[in-house]
Amino acid sequence: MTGRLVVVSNRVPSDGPPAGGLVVALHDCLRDSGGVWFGTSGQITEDAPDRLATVEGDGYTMRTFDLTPQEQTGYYLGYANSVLWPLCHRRADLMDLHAGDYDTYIGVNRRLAKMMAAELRADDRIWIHDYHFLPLAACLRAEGVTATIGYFHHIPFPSTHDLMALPERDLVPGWMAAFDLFGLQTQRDVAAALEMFRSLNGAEQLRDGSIKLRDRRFQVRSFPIGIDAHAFARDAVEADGRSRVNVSPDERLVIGVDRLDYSKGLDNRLRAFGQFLEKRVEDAPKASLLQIAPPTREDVPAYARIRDELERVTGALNGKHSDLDWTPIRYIHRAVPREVLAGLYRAADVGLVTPFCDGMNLVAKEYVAAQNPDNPGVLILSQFAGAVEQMPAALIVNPYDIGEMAAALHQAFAMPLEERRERHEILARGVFRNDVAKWTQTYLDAMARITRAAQELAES
Ligand code: GDG
Repeated sequence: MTGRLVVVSNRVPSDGPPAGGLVVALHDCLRDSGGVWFGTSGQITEDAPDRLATVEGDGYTMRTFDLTPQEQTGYYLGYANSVLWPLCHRRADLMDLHAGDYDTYIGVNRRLAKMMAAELRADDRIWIHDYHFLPLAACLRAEGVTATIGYFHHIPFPSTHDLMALPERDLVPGWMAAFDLFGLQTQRDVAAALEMFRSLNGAEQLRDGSIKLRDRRFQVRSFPIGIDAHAFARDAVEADGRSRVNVSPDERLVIGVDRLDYSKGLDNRLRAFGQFLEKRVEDAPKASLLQIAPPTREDVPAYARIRDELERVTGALNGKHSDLDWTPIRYIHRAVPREVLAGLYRAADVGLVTPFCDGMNLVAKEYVAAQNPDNPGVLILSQFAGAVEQMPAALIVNPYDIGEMAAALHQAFAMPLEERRERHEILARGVFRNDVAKWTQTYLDAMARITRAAQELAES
């Protein structure tokens, strides 16, 4: 295929080798195909220049820009993370609408579009990531860019009902239509997006499934993201997770790993673990919960509130249930290195993944990839994680039903080895087969087909 691959994401890995699934995947495909990666530098500068800086990557180039303090507040912390994030996670009640934040958000998108347009070529394949850049294709089109532009939405697509809470709701269809391919995580996200277009005057779904809106025709499709399962499994085997956590041989370990975000259902998870402890019969095995919850977006008030709440619940439960030689909940409010994490997943008898709302949830897939197939742990998974569409062999729970989650913990601990193996085999097959390399390839192939079809149409 011709043309450079051009990736846009909020942050680029300009500080050194990339860590974390998505960034590694994008890094790998840019390294293999060459190309350019645009994104913010991570620097906040009073007079952010209207030009891009160059950082050389491994086989590709990064083009970065600084944000001003006002852009950091209005675009990143404000409209992206205090409006679009809660809206897409069914928490319109947490939206923090501030006059001017939308103007700053669209301003950053326009500024980036202008800087990019000066460098783009007609045959570039542009792949934009996430809600920070929903209007970027529309801004690029306004700058005269005609190249194929794809987008991937890593978080859930809001229902038509929730979308009504967004003051700029009428602009969303036009932003989406400026892309050629609008990628979502799951079938249910696609259904939500199509529902929005169905109720929109002037939009039409064509026989081939694409959508027509005014002079634009584009596709909305699901591309469930995967992980680098082989690398994760390797790390998990090499790390000796059990020796790090100091649990006695007959004690069971439950693990939770989440950025500390209100969408992840951490409060109800802790309560469910508390109820499990309450109902534990005298001779049942002891179990402790290792919850790793690194801080994120701490300057957004809703995140400070959830942190306070978790600390309160953890303190109360530990006060009630701890013994002189045992603390049931270990709550770690900082990031642990990826290799350590892989070993901890493998050491845990249960992976507890209970978000209220999640685009995919990579932790569910990492937990499965890290298990010993001969003696695997049990994945307990929320019905509201996007991953549930691909992982029905997990124990599926409703994260609003604390009793059901507590019962699932009992069921997991009592599960016979044979059933654990059967469930794990099905889950692992999916996780290894549909890994992140396959995800990027499937997405880029779909973009290539769109480009070819457009070329054929132009030549006919
Ligand atoms: C968004 C969507 C979608 C977490 N703590 C540590 C650590 N992590 C890593 C995990 C995992 C990643 O962070 C979290 O990924 P998730 O998918 O669970 O969630 P989000 O961050 O909300 O990601 C989500 C994803 O985008 C991809 O499209 O699945 O739905 O919300 O990889 O392992 N990694 C290390 N230390 C930690 O303490 N090293």
